[in-house]
Amino acid sequence: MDGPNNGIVLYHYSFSPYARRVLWYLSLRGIDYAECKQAPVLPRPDLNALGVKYRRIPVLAIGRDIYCDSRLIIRKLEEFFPNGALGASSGEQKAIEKFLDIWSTESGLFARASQLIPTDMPLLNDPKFTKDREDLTGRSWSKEQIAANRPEALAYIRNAFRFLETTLLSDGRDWILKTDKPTLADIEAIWTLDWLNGLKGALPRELFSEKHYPKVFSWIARFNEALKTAKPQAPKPATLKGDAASQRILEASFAEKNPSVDSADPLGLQHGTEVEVYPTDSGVKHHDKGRLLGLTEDEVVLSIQTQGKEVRVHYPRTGFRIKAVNGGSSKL
Ligand SMILES: N[C@@H](CCC(=O)N[C@@H](CS)C(=O)NCC(=O)O)C(=O)O
Repeated sequence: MDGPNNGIVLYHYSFSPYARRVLWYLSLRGIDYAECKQAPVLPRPDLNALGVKYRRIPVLAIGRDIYCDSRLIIRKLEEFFPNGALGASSGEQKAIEKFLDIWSTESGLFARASQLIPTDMPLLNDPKFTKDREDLTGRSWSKEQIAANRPEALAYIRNAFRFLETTLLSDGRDWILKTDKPTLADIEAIWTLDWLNGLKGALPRELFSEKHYPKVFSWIARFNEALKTAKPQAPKPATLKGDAASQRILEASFAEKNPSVDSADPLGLQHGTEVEVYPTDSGVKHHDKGRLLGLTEDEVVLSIQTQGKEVRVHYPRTGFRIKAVNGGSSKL
């Protein structure tokens, strides 16, 4: 992609474990990019300036195409930068990678992990943050509720450590797919566990240590070493303020050529129909509206007008709902 920093702008905040998936990916690949740092709570005027109502982090722009959701972001980076891609190549390994992605995101590992944020953390004592997370998740973030959830969440996470210890890592391999470097499968498997391990007070050490899960802990240490080596070798990301970021994006050309709508899609939506798109797992109240430009098995693309310009906003299908607005008039 043309333009400075490969035309990439990443909207994130560093505490975000989902954003780390993308940050690690970019570091391990040595891909040059720009970043626009966000607050950990709403409002996010920098994203509103792009016409995006989706409230979650990370969001990544390539040129004037904007990608929501870390799963889609990583998929697109693999496609845009195929040389040295981190994804598996055989069908079987691709399946492992995909199942680890589902395991750590959709199947609830992260939801359980987020119940282990220690209640004495400053963020959890900030009513702005807890109210914001209630809007995001639709559940209570009171300390009492968090304390009540903790035992079951710990049991769930213990089972996750055990799973990796006794299956993929059990033969003493360095990396999940027996490669000589970390791959995407490692990122998919590690991000939640590493986040918890680094979050002081999240994991009680009498249950989680090198003693209990030696293979998992040495893999986590190895992964962090690999990141430490990769980071100084990768280009240092350019930091953009919101205005500069949106200006850069709105002036860029589209990174992708004309998406198309699959006429066999079960939703039966036509190209150009006005639709809304929103996640069904969290952040469900924040709906983007636009004209349907693209629809495939696992991607939907909207054309959204903002500041007199068109942006194209992409979402994965999994975990998202697409609905026609006002009977779905087609005006493109
Ligand atoms: N499926 C999404 C989930 C993203 C997500 O839940 N991100 C969290 C941060 S780790 C978030 O946005 N929290 C609320 C917020 O920051 O507004 C993805 O893969 O990107």
